[in-house]
Amino acid sequence: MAHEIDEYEMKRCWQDANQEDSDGEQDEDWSSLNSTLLPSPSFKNVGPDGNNSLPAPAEESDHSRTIVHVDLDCFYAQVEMIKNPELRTQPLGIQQKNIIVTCNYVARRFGVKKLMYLSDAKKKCPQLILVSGEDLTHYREYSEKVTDLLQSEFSSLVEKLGFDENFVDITALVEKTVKASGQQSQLEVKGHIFAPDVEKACYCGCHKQMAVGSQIAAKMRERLRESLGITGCAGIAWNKLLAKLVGEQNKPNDQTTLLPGSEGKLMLSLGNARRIPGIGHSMNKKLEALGIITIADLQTAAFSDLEKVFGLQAASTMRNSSFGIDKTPVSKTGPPKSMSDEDSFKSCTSLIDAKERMYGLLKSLLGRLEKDGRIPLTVRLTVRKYSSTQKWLRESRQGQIPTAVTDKIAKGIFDLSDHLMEVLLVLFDKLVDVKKPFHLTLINVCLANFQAKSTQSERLDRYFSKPKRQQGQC
Ligand code: DCP
Ligand code: MG
Ligand code: MG
Repeated sequence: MAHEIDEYEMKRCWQDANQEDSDGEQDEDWSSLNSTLLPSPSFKNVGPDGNNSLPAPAEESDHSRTIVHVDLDCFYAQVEMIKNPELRTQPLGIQQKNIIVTCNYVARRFGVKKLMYLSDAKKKCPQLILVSGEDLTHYREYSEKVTDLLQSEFSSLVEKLGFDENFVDITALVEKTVKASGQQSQLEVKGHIFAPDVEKACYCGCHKQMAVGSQIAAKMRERLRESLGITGCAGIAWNKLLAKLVGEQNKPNDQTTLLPGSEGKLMLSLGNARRIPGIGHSMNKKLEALGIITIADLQTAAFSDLEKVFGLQAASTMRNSSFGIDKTPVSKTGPPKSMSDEDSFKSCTSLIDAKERMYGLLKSLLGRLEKDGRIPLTVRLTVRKYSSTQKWLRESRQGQIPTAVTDKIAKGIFDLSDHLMEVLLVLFDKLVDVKKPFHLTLINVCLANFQAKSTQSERLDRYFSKPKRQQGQC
C-alpha cells in the first residue's frame, strides 16, 4: 500500500529551503498565498438580498497585460541529465532522504511520481536510477541562470517563484511587436490554445496580443534550450494565476495560451479547490469543513461563510481566484532577503550531533555567502522538536552577527565557521535545554538582514572624510 506523504510539510520544507525569502515561522498556507499568487481583494460580494452569497463577477475584463509563466521540466532531474547526458534515456529519480522529490519523464512513464516514497517508486520501476538531490548548489545555479536570461533578454519584470518557475511580464514587448506588425491581423498562436473550440468574443485586441505573447514565449523556451540546454513549459495569459494554471496543461517541453473567454472553463476543469496555487493543506481542510470541495463550490459558496473563517481579504482573494481573477503585478525579484540551509533527519538527541550538523550547514552557507557578495547582520537558528502531538512545530531564535565577523566578511574573509558557531550555540542554548533529553528532527540556519558591501566601506570612507569637528575631535 502506498504511504501517505504529508505533502504540505514537504512543500513547506522545500519553500523554506529554496525560496529563501520567508521571514520567520509561517504556520499557515497564507505565507505562499499572500506573497505569490493570490490577488488583493477587489470587491466585497453582496447579493441583492444582502446575504453576501452571490458569486463574484465571472471574469476579469482587463486584458491589458501579457504574462508568461515558465516552469522547468523535472527540474532537479534535468540538471542531473545535463551533467550526465547518459541518464537521459534511463528512468531517473532524485532522492532526498527516503523520498523521490522529482523524476525524469522516462521514470514517469513507469508510474513514478514526484514526492513518492523511494520504496513505492522502486516497486513501480525496479530499474530506477537514483541520484542524490541533497546538495542544492547546482540546482540553485541553474535557477539563477534561467532568471538572468529571462531578465536580460525579454523583460526586466521577472518574478521568481521557488527554484524552477518565473513569471515574466512581457506587456511592453508585446505592445512594441503588435505596433510593428501593423495591419497584419491574423497572427498565429504558437503551441497549444486552451479550449480552442470555446467561442471568444472580446474586441480589446487581446487575441492578437496573446498570439504575440505565445510567439515570444516560444522564443524564450528556444533561448533557454540554446543557451542553457534546459527545457520547460510556458503558460501565456493576462494574469499570473491563469498563466501558471494554463502552462500546466501540456507537459513537458510545451506551451499553452489562454484566450480571454476560456478562463471559466480552465478554472472549472481543475476540479478541486486545492488546485488553486496558495490553497494548501490547512486552508483546504477549513474549506472542506464548510462543504467546499471544488472550485465550483468556491465560486458559489456564501461569501459571509468564507469571510467568517478566513477574514475579508483572504475570502475575497480566494473567491477572485476561483474565477481566474488576479490583479497582482509581477514584482521584480531582487536578491534573496535571506539565505538558509537546513537538514532534516529522524533524530538528533545530543549536543555533539547538533553541533556537527550546524557546522555543516554553516560551511555550505559561507560558500554561498562568498558568491553573494553582501554582508548578513543577523543569524537565525530554527529547530524542529519531535513531539507526538505537534509533529511539525518549529521554533526559532535569532541574534546579531558580531561586528568582528561582519568586518571580516566585508574584507572578503570567509573562514568564519568557528566564529559563527559561537553565536549559534548561544541560540541553541535558548531553544534546547541540553540538560534534559531532547529529540530534534530538523535544524535550519539562516543568514538575513543583508547589507551591501559598499555600504560598510562607504561608511568608513564617510567617517574618515568627515571634517574633524564631526569626529568629536574639536
Ligand atoms: N522540489 C522539492 N521538494 C518539493 C517540491 C519540489 O525538492 N516538495 C524540487 C524538485 C523539483 C523542483 O523543486 O525538481 C521543481 O518542482 P516542480 O514541482 O516544478 O517539479 P519538476 O520541475 O521536478 O517537474 P515538472 O516537470 O512536473 O515541473
Ligand atoms: Mg517544474
Ligand atoms: Mg515548479
